[in-house]
Amino acid sequence: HDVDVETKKATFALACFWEPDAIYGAQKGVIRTRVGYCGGEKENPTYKDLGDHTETIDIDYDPNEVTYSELLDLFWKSHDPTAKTTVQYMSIIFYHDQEQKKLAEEKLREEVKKHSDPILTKVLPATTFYDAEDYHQKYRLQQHPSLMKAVNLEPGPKVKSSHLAARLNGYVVGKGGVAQFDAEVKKLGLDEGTAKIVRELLVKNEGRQLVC
Ligand code: MHO
Repeated sequence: HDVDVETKKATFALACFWEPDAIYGAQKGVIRTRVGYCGGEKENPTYKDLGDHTETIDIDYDPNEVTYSELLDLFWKSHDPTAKTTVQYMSIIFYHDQEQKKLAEEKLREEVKKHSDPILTKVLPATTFYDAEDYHQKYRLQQHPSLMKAVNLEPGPKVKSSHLAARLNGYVVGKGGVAQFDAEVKKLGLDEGTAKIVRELLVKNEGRQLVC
């Protein structure tokens, strides 16, 4: 289930992390996703006690398949950066190097021009990322235990490093599109029956935005 290509990291906070986990999981070029807590000082935060941290998604992507700039575009179009919220659900771009910082700040300036309300998004250096509890990882996929079983994915820590889990977590809630799904069914190693189940969920849920 894991894919061995050289990846780069992108780390974003955009409200409840379940939805971005699905959105980025189905993005072309995304290899792995994990959700967790970032940006605060508290050590070893948990969902029940996350202190000053924010729900965050950490992405491993193949820079030959998708650019950081495209991942940023997806960030901006996937949430409302003007929404007043608590620290848990803040809008943050955590950059990993100066190039990411520069691109993030450029896009931020463009967004400011597009909105009449103030943009509350912060651009911050990536700090320690604490993985969220296993039940939060690929949350949408984990609502389909029989599908997990069909592809030999057991609930547990391995769900975080599985490329297949990242992709399916997006497809089951209608992300990524049928064309992309059909084009990679073989590569993902899905048998026909499983592919059919996933494709039906994808079609049924396309365009739907789930609330947390
Ligand atoms: N209302 C949701 C929020 C989930 S979230 C990952 C819950 O706690 O069940 O913030």
